[in-house]
Amino acid sequence: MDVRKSLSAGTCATLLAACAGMGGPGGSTPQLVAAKPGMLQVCSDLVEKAAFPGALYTQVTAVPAGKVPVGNASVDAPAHCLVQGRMHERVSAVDGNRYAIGFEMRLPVDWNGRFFYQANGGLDGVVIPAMGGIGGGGPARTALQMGFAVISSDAGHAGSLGPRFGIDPQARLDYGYNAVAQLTPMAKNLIAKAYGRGPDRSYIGGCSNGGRHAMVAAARSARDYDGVLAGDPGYNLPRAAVAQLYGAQQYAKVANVTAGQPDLQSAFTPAEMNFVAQRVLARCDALDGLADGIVSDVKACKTQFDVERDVPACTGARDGQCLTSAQKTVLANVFAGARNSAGKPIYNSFPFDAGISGSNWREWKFVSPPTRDAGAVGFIFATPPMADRPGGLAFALGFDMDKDAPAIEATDPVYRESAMSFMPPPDASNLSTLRNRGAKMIVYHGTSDPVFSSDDTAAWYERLQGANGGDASSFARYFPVPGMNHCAGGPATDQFDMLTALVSWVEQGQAPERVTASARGPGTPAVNTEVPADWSPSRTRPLCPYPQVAVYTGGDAESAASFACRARTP
Ligand SMILES: [Ca+2]
Repeated sequence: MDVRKSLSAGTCATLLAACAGMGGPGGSTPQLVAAKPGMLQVCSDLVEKAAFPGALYTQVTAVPAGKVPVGNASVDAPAHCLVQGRMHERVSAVDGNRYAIGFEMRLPVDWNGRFFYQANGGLDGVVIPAMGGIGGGGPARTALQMGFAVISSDAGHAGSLGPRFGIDPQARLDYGYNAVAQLTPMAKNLIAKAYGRGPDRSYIGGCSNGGRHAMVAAARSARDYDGVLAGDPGYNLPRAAVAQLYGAQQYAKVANVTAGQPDLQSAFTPAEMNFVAQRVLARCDALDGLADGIVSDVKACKTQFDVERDVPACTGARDGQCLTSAQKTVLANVFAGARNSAGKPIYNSFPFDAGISGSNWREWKFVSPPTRDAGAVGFIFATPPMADRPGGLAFALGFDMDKDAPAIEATDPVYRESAMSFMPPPDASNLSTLRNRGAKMIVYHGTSDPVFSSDDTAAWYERLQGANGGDASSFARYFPVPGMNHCAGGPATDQFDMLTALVSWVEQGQAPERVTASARGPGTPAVNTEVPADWSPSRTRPLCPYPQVAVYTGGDAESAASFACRARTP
């Protein structure tokens, strides 16, 4: 047996020689011991046996193998024990509403020895069935099917409140970081009582706000998690939400006005965005060695594509084959990143990429600002809440980037932590605790994500590299997903299993050099209608760890085997 596998961070303290260099930039870190399988020993008795301070178990049920309804679909699950409950139920002294951290756990009879915290997205507020979705598009094996014990949570508030849960200061903190902090020890205790031992290895994963939860856990709960999987992380979520309002104000400048209201969707038609995407491809597609509808070298594209220069100006009416001068200015502003009137950045830039033709891109850019972001900023992120203002589009268009945006950094006697304190990971580029324990982190991000910018994630990763002597790849890797919209969709190979790659890295020391992703074209189990018709429906591509990009090396253009992950050319 490899003696290194018996080492943990704890034993390193007494085995200094064996752990020399541990934690230094590029130095070795402890190899965590692989999880061992186990069997569920108790289910219905867990109510008494797994008693935990602050936790109330409302239902404990043995579930036979079969389909579990999840939204409008159903997902296969192995036989498991379902535990539902809530923690820290209370009545708010601020808004009088009842709050609790609702959760469910699904504990498979055949257990792989691991715990998976399923971090959900959006505003949370719903205990989505704890099937353990692993990210990316289409059907993939769930963590529950793989044998993980899985928890899911509403992050401390009921969805019926919408964003108004932000009126309660504690509910803000629960949403930001405290639900994960409270649920994690409760879940590990439940696992210990159910299987006769606690989890050998623990993982947390999610996309969007779930990716943010995972990134926050990497910083705040580094001792509790051995593997972190963060997809399209909104780790600067309050800034991204304000940037959405900035976008609405920009689109309104070129939108048609209907019944006195700008129709944001009309600012750029689907044909116009598809046309811009084609112009991006004309400049950037072949930079990676193959014109295949995928811009792998997004960074190089930033210097190659210029919307002012490379998109023809309309000489007559808008016909989908041009943009007006005003449209170009608006698009350039939005992609350059939200700013205040002094030019001070509020949020990062977005890369131009082929996926800006996607329907999900349109949904987030043009529909979300009044329906999602206005409420999130006004009720959850602003201190004090801007609860007395008109909501929706009026809020988005009336939001002052100079006077109002600083509210996401503000505190007062009722709201003692600002949104920029409780939402992002504190000191996001300092992951020394995670690194020194031997834990690992995988981040992925669609480069055509319209709401959380992959430029922002790349900037975080570059800061992380800087904090680790220029190379963080020994414990954290970032995989851009070309063309992918917010967490899935777009003209992309958006189906992949990074959880298995993460487990191999954490438990076997096999660092992911590349992760194979597949398209979901016609005839595949869950079709992505935005896979271009000239692609093989099951095209594969390697996703490469940043700053490497997938470069074509010859052979079948539809196969990942024809590509290598290489450092991009300067
Ligand atoms: Ca290409």
